[in-house]
Amino acid sequence: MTASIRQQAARVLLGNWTGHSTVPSHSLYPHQWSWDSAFIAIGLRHLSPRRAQVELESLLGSQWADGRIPHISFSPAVARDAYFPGPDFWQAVTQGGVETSGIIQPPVHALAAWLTHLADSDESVRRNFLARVYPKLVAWHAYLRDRRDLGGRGLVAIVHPWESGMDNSPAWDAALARVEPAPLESFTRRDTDHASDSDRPTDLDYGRYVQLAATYRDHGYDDGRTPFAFALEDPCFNALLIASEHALAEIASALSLDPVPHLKAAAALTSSLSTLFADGIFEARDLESERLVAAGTISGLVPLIVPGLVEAEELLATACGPRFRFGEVRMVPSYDLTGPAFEPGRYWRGPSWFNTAWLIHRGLVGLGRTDLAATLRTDVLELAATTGFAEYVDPHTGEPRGARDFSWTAALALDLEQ
Ligand code: 2M8
Repeated sequence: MTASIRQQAARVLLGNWTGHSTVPSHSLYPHQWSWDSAFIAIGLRHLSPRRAQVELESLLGSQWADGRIPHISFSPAVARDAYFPGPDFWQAVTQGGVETSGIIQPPVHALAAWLTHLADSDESVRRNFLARVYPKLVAWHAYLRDRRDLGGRGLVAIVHPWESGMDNSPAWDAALARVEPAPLESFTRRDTDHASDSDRPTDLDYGRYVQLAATYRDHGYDDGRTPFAFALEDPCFNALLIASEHALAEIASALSLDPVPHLKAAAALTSSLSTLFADGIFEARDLESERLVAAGTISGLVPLIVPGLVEAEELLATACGPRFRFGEVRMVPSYDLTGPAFEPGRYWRGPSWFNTAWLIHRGLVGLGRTDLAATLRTDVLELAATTGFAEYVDPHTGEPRGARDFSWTAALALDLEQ
């Protein structure tokens, strides 16, 4: 059983490898995605630590001069209209000539870099891996802290739902409702060619996503100049930045550099994150109203990964209570099971995802809750194998949804199987 999960996951990852990076899915997502690559590297390190490092370094090859890591690095080998919005929509080319999107995704990269280093530290040192990626990761975090603290509270703001990685989360509904959607006839979706309409965001969502991205693009992706209609402080995004600052501290120490600035940054972010805690969970803050959005989503549980989190016990009680029913439903649902917007099959509005399960598993291990961690691990491994490495699953039935042979599902199952 165990050997077979490893073999099947390896088959998926080898099949999705393009020579220097891994596509999330050949059909739905045929390019390189930012946080996918970080999760993929975390699994790939068990097959080939070198390949895992190449994955991350190839992503860092698309980093912008201002430090941002774009959420998509487009492959010139793929048809320009295979994915929407593609390179012709974003119109962004790095100094090195890589076509990219202009928005970002959650910063899991430093954590992934540290974990891939640990997989074979001798080989990693021989490759000078940490020394090469460290300045790039520092620049990435500096971009986030300096350019994206739009609320002035020491928290990073996202300016597009795609930046959260949880595109159609109910937490974005009220803010998105303020956005005039781009007309439907002005663009052609490609996602619904490959996945069922009922598993994906609606056309209205897409019209708004397109409008927000076009406004950012038309202002040169300039964070100081763009009139952002959508700007929120997302708990998951900020929690991952904290985890990655801790990883940067480890990397700095390994390079005989000073880890203290990273530890200080992590401590300051952790204290700011507390301002998002309400009703037993972390909630996003909408910078238009300056209010927390009263929607319980998986993003609000991801801070379990933050070392020394003072709210950890309350958060665990929420995870195990009626809103997320930890241990009773499959993995951890992406949205409050009792919430008014809950839909068991629609993307980030209810289904359970493997990357968030992995993050919560890591948090539980860090908290010493090995009992809960073991339950989650068993569920992840079983679902990964029985769903053909689905993108996400119905939390009540475990039925697969979205893409199959999905890379981060295979990678993270491989990691937990070790
Ligand atoms: C999904 O997002 C993309 C846009 O970035 C899409 O729907 O086309 C999300 O699940 C996101 O978290 C993920 O990184 C991406 C690729 O797997 O797909």
